[in-house]
Amino acid sequence: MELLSVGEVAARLGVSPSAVRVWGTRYGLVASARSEGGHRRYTPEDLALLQAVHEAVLSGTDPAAAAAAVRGIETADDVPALPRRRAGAGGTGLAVPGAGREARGLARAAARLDEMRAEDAVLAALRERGTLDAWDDVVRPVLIAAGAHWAATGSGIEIEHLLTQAVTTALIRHAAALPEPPPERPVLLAGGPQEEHVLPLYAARAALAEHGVPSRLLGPRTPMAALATAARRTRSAAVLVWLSRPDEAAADGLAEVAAAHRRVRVLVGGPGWGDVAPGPATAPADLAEAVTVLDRHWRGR
Ligand code: B12
Repeated sequence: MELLSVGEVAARLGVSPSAVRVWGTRYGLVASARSEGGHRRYTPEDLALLQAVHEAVLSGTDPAAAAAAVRGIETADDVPALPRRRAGAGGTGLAVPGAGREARGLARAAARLDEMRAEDAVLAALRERGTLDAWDDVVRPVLIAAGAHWAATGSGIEIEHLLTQAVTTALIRHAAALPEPPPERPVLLAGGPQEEHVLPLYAARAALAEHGVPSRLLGPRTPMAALATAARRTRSAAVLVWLSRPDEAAADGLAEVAAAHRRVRVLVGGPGWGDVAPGPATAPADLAEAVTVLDRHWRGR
């Protein structure tokens, strides 16, 4: 087993040796082995814990909370330990500090690239809690952790892809098992013209189905003219356009969508729209608000 000195751990993490020592004394993440000469040495497990805390800190989490969460994950009786990360091998762990048992289970399955287990974890959360809670408390923390992991390390894109697949399929299965809402004036859900991110729209569709509100998902990269045509053809009560990143073509096309027919309402969602909703649109802050507003528009209130 490779045993590392504090300097070697610091070099692998890209932090100073004093940071490693401080994490040790302050948060109990100490070296658990000794060299023959009696000096403290870090085992691969110690390094994996420190790495998880370091990533959590990079993604903006308080170090004390991150350390507690990581140590909790490792020691909880009811959950198997996090997959061990190999130092220098582009670690595959996905720390979700502060998250509950279900989110940690989902993160663990995704990090192991266990698609079926990840899908089952999402589906179970959807059935037990309903879409709004499952999205906010289970799915979203893991998506955010996956994005933060990629932004901090440049690795783990395969985890993001597998997670996307598992979440999408679970949301489809959940929505398909619900009673089919009436077909009239469906809400349209579309990603902007350049947009690949559409998971929040799958979540919206499942949550609307729970409310008995019909919707149609037009998916990623929807041209705004096509969205306007769909709104006119279906006499849609409302449309929701998702943007993760700013896109002028989407903003420019909103007026055409709003003019599709007399009663259509336009909503925008996602960080790409900035702080102010453009032109004719309104911007719900989260999934729950979006579903409330869309439900109201569909019922003509
Ligand atoms: C899954 C994912 C992907 C998947 C998308 C698959 C799919 N079918 O959707 C794939 C792998 C394809 C992908 C691709 C890319 N991605 Co990506 N991706 C993500 C990830 C991990 C989750 C996206 C998501 O669903 N977010 C939804 C929730 C989780 O976001 P949220 O911030 O909590 O949401 C807030 C609000 O939007 C709102 N909200 C939440 N849910 C809902 C629902 C509704 C209806 C409403 C109204 C509001 C609402 O509440 C929250 C806070 O108030 C994010 C990480 C992240 N933090 O979002 C990166 C992220 C969005 N991706 C990013 C990037 C850079 C890319 C790529 C450009 C990478 C590349 N170089 O190719 C490409 C984009 C290509 C393109 N043309 O669009 C960046 C965007 C940074 C930026 N702003 O520019 C992020 C933030 C990762 C990061 N940390 O840097 N990605």
